Amino acid sequence: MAERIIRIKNYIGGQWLDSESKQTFKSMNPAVNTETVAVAPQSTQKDVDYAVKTARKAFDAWRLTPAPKRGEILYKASQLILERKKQLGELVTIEMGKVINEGLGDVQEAIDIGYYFAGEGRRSFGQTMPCELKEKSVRTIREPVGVFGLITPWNFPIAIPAWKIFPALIYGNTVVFKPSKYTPACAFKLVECFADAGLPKGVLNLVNGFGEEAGNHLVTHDGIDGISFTGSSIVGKRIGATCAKKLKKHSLEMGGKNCVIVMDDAKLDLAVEGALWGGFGTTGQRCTAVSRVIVHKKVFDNFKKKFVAAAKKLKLGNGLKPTTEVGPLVNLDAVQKTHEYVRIGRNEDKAKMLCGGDYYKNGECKKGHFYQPTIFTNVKPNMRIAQEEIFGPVVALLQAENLKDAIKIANSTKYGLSMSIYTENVRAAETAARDLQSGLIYINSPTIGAEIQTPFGGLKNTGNGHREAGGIGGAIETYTEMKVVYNDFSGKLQKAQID
Ligand code: UN1
Repeated sequence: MAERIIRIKNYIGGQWLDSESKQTFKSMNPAVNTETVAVAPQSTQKDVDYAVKTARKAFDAWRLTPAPKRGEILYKASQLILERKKQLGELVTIEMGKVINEGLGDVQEAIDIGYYFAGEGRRSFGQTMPCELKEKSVRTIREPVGVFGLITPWNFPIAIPAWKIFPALIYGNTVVFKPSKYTPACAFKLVECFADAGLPKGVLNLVNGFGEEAGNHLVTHDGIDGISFTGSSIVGKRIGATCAKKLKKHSLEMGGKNCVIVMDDAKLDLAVEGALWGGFGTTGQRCTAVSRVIVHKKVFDNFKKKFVAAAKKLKLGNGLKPTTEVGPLVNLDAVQKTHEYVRIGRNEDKAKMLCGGDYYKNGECKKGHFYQPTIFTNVKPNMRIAQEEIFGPVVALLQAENLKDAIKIANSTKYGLSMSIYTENVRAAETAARDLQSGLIYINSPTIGAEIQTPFGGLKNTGNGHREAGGIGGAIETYTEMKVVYNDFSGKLQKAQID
């Protein structure tokens, strides 16, 4: 439990500041909703203006700092995150509810990304290619974009900011970071690690507040060259439209309606375990969470029985307790949204509910935002509970005739982030990998748990074509501009395509 309220400041130009308006807002513990975790500055447009100006001022010196040197500072920041892993992990649990092992995992993901991108300081490779003219060379180099606005969600309050901050900084951008209003303390403690690592003033600036005011101003600001956003599709589309009008680079990471396919030859207990972890881990609040399980008709009943029995056994409670398996949802809105989808599933879709379906108020849970793990069967692909992102502990079971049918059902939503197949048949696995319309494909494991050295992102309405994290085609594409440098050392005019 939080023993005292964390007093948060903005971080601008190396100084810890209140909002110029002096207004504040609170973050609350979702497991004990009477408990305030932190009080944070509610920033205004003026605060954002100041942060952007400061980041612009810091840009030239930072972009000209050798990348290996930038890497040393980011390596130090990663080490500090590692040293503080336990406190940070507990804070994740206290501020957004996920169970402590996952809170620690959230921090570990930030450490992984930190070390990976610190190493980019000595890579960030360009290419050399042959030149068609004699005594002339050509190569590509990576240059920073400029000042980046980073807007992040509450569900991975350490990892996702780290996914954006480390790559933005290593490639020489400066940053204005606007975290979710639900997890300001996590953002504050993360930024402290960068400040304590000796990051030059103004390179990373933290502005707390609300999307409507601070976030929106950041997106529309002419002093911002790029935006990276993770969050809902509704907000992401608006951000995309605004950025497109201003021809501002923007990376959008949004919703999912991820699925697990279970084939008739699958190891059924393994598939049950995977669907359980993917569906109810993080209380279903991952953009990669399993919300549909598409099961071959031959094993449907058997899978259903095992899956429901396992879901009923899950232990709900405060995530700080090591025995807890499912923590609370982030806030009352999330509980109400989940409950509304359960109503839609029962009354409008007319699916059959097999377990859960209500708030969970037993014992210590009565003060928190808990919801019972819920499973629907008789779900048809076009039902709303099979189409719309719920972001809560609700899983829909759908029946498939064969592999082709399963893939068709899997692809029948507007999203395409993460999909998985359980099968022992290598041909089925490869066919699924080829035909599933999804940025991430898992074979014999659930849809969650992407590793940071790989590009992360989705197809269709999940994103706008960008990828986060490492690997070819990952964050380097978002946070750099490509430059081609020709060098003619012949001493005479040579004409390409003519000489
Ligand atoms: C998210 O839910 O927004 O693959 C990110 C995963 C995690 C990241 C999830 N590594 O589930």
